[in-house]
Amino acid sequence: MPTEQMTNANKPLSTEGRTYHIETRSGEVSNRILTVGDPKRAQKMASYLDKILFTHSSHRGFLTITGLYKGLPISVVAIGMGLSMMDFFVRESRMVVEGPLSIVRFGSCGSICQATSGDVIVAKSAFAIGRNYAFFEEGKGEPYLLWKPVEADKDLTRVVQRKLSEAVGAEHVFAGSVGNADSFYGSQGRIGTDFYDCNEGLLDRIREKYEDASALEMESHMLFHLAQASTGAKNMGRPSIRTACALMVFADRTGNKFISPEDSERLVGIAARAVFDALVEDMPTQEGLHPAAGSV
Ligand code: R1P
Ligand code: URA
Repeated sequence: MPTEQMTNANKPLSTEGRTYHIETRSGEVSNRILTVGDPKRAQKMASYLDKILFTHSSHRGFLTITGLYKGLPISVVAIGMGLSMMDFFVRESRMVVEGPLSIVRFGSCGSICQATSGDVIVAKSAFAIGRNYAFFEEGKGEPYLLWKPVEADKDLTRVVQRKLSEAVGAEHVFAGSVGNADSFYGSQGRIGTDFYDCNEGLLDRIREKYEDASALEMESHMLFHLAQASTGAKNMGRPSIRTACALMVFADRTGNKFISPEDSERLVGIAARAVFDALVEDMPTQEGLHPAAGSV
């Protein structure tokens, strides 16, 4: 349960100005955010910041760590998994950060291209893959709905790709379109589970529809979609959020391999500075400086 009283049922903020699920308020979250799924990954990456200014773990499992990197504030936010968590994260971050907001997701994925476990795939765009309940309940249409890709921010993506290529070697960095599935299982074409998923032909259908389809994961399309939709009244109809996404290949769906814990830990360590460097190169000004940063 949150410990502070919420004041508005439509756009809940506590009496102290904290959001309902992430529990951060203005001044605690930077205009540059690295978001990941796993809180341990967030802690490991945040250990490469030069100084930690703020840490908070919310009652709904969001972990926010804000610190300084090369004199500029960066927040690392672990959100857990799936579309709803990404939706909470993007909307509640927007509520407490003034001005431009750049978000880079550094996640994990299954590769459906030549990239193998331990490689990195940068998302040029992301499309959604959703279980079609009308098919399962009424026999109507296809079992899975495939939505049109939404593009990542080109400039931010370019710098993320360059920094990661320098860090892990360009031969280990791939780029393409990413499928954001609403399940790790059915809508990522995993077969032989205990459920009627009707997904045997799904990977072929995805590859046919999107010729640069490279990876499957669970949040990127929601991130890109909400960035495009961040045009609220305060922003005068223009998107106020820019986004990029890079994914470590954990599962190689073609070669049927899975990354080792040691290799994923090593890759996260190598990537942390690359992603921070991308965020500060992309937004090199003092915008959104955390109040405590002034004393550094
Ligand atoms: C599934 O194992 C999770 O891993 C991927 C998927 O998007 C999903 O959240 O990303 P993260 O490693 O960032 O959580
Ligand atoms: N995350 C996913 O969503 N899928 C995978 O196959 C691996 C990581």
